Amino acid sequence: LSGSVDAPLVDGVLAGERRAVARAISLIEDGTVERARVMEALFPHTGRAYTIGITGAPGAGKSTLTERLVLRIRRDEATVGVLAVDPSSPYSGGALLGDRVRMQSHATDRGVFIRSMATRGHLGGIALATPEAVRVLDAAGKDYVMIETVGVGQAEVSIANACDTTVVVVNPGWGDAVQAAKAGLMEIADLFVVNKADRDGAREAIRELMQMLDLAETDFRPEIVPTVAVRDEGLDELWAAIRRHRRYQEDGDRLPDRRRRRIAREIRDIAVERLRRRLEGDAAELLDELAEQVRRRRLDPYAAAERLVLGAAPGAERLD
Ligand SMILES: Nc1nc2c(ncn2[C@@H]2O[C@H](COP(=O)(O)OP(=O)(O)OP(=O)(O)O)[C@@H](O)[C@H]2O)c(=O)[nH]1
Ligand SMILES: [Mg+2]
Repeated sequence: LSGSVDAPLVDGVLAGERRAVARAISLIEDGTVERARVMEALFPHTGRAYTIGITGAPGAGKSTLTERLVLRIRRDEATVGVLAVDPSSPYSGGALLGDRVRMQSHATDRGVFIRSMATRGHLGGIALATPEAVRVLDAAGKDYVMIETVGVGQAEVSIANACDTTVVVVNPGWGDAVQAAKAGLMEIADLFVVNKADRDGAREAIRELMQMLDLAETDFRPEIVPTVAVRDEGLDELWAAIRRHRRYQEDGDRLPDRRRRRIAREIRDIAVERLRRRLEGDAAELLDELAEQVRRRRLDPYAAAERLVLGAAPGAERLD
């Protein structure tokens, strides 16, 4: 298998070459067979990057914050990769285009790689494609990888949760924190940003969040950082809070535990996807047979399902 891997592509990614990184991520989006080989070759070179998820309602200021945070991180001489994940508008939505244009202030900085991503052919969908793209940036030597995703919908929320520090962005305005809670963002937040703090209601939004956090029983209390991303205000504080959360996790076994849980979720998702494909493919015949047996009352549906899983699993295909 490794004999047929695209060696120049793998070497290019490992050398941090922009074009190679971009191509590798395109392979992931397209879900080609080549992708699996490239990822296999890159895997031993991953596991170093610290990942930061930025999520929140549409228009909350995630991209503006991300761009400013990239500048702040660069001042510390660290390198950054950014993935703007957009499952809902896979092609050229206005928001995506806007991101690209704005993010161009980093276009000439070799320490930064920014990319919007959507899945086109990856069978596991965006939830399985994103960790792979993160690993490409990790293998390319980026110290930090930021993942921007809109905090609406289960897939998006789980992507935002699949990182080392999850930042949830809310805006001033009555009930924004409540909306975030409804979207399941309260549980995944390691840190809250009240962006657009130049608008009325920032204090109320902070108070609202604090009240909700009072009710939560967790050992870590997320910090709340007000920012005005468009004026570059609060970015030092945000960066400091992210680093505090990182240190908190690095103290003891929290970070390895968190990463192991995340990897377990990924393995499970891959396994489920493989099984699903198998059930829809080669195992379809077995399913038919079992259905007939259930119809004749020789088996009940649960026993049949068990046989189906056992029958389907041994030959389950590769997920490529
Ligand atoms: N007043 C004010 N406007 C802001 C602030 N931050 C961002 N904006 C504006 O809010 C709008 C949305 O900002 P984006 O950064 O694109 O928000 P986003 O969350 O990435 O949006 P989507 O990716 O489309 O969900 C833009 O017009 C920004 O200029 C802020 O701190 N104050
Ligand atoms: Mg955006």
